[in-house]
Amino acid sequence: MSSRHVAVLAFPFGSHAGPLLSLVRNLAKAGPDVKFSFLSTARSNGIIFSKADDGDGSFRNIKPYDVNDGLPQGYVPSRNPVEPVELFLKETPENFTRALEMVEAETGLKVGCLISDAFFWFAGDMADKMNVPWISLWTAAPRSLLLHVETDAIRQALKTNRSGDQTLDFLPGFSVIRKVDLPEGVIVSENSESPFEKLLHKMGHKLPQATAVAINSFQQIDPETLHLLKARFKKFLNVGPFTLTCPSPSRPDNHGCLEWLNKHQPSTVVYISFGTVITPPPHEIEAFAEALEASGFPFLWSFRGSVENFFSKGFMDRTCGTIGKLVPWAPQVQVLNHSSVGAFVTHCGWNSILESIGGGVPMICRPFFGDQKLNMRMVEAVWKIGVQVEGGVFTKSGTIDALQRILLGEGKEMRERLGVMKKLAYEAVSSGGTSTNDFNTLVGIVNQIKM
Ligand SMILES: *[C@@H]1O[C@H](CO)[C@@H](O)[C@H](O)[C@H]1NC(C)=O
Ligand SMILES: *[C@@H]1O[C@H](CO)[C@@H](O)[C@H](O)[C@H]1NC(C)=O
Ligand SMILES: CC(=O)N[C@H]1CO[C@H](CO)[C@@H](O)[C@@H]1O
Repeated sequence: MSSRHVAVLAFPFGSHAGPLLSLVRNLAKAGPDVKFSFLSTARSNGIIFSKADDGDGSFRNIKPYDVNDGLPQGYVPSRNPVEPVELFLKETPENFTRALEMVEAETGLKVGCLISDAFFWFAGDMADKMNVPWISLWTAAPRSLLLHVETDAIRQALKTNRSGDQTLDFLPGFSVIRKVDLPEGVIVSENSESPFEKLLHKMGHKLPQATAVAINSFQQIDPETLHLLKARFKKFLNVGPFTLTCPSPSRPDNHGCLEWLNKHQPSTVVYISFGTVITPPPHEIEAFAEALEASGFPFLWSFRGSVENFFSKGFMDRTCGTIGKLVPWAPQVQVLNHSSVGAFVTHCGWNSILESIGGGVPMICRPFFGDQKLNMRMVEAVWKIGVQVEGGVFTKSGTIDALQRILLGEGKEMRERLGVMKKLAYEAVSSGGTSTNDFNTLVGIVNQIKM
């Protein structure tokens, strides 16, 4: 029996493979007779496939395959979080090439289309060789994508100016974006690029060749960047926000977060979460806890680390059960969508920002690395839906100030602006909306592939 066959190459770190699988599930639902082979490391597949099965049958035509993660036997993680990424990249693209041969042999089906994380520029070469379409997914914001596409031009323009205040006013819409807001790797010199920076640079060169570049975003969120990217790519498809178009199945609210939120007044609660990768340094957590206690705002804190090591017993005794709630995990999309939440303290990862917009909650930003500073700048200076914590790190007084600005001051106007953005997001994903139409274009590409 012959069938259309799509191979998917996932980047197995951070919040990359999960969103890619979400998109593939929607494609699999739209094309129940298409076979999808999903290639990632055993660890990544183990996590995302166990989380994602909500029994709606969308997995019938998606099958995970494990590729070599490149870690030496008995590898013990070092303090350098980039190390496993670099070890993995050393194996690519050979591990994917071999895995594809294996998958074709096992299924008896030639691969007719490649879908990859945008990081994997080499998927473009693989697709060329196989003479099949290449669809690439960028899981972060349109702005950061543009920076990688424009890296050479930016390096050239900024070469002569060492001032961190210099703005990127040579790019339309970028006059408030400063040199200091740029992700690492954009303004290094070519011969001092790390393997990961090389990957991003190369990606910027290759993506214009893709049959389509898809993004977890919606057109109306950043129209100026949209136009620039549309001019660069053959097809630029905004198929998000994924929280609305392909929400991951909800996990039970085991810690009673939503019930606790029900007991509070509208827009009064501070929700704190730094995602699944980052834990701020202990002195910042301590300063933040002091600020919470001193300002007296109710808070819900989703904290990944060991609570005993980071919080004093006194703080726990005085706040938890009364004004505060500390949990190891919270259903973030639903929490941000709850009317009681009035401020979101975040590291400014792209998924978190989309979730905050979806819930209409102003942000207090403490970015750490990668595109987080750029996202923060967009929140603060372009969309005006949040503030950066003073000096970029948590101090007691800076945090109190930020909390008061959002919960008692400017937060109200920010919520109005967020209301408009939220409405645009919901319109984009509705029937006939731009994200729905862009998704249908993607389905069209998959439907046209050769058997
Ligand atoms: C560098 O950038 C800053 C901020 O945009 C500007 O004030 C300054 O004139 C620039 N210097 C040069 C040498 O271009
Ligand atoms: C957010 O809440 C509204 C009701 O207040 C609901 O209609 C909507 O589906 C919720 N969105 C999400 C993503 O849960
Ligand atoms: C499926 C898989 O992981 N295949 C190969 C990945 O690449 C290394 C060599 O770079 C091979 O040893 C694996 O077999």
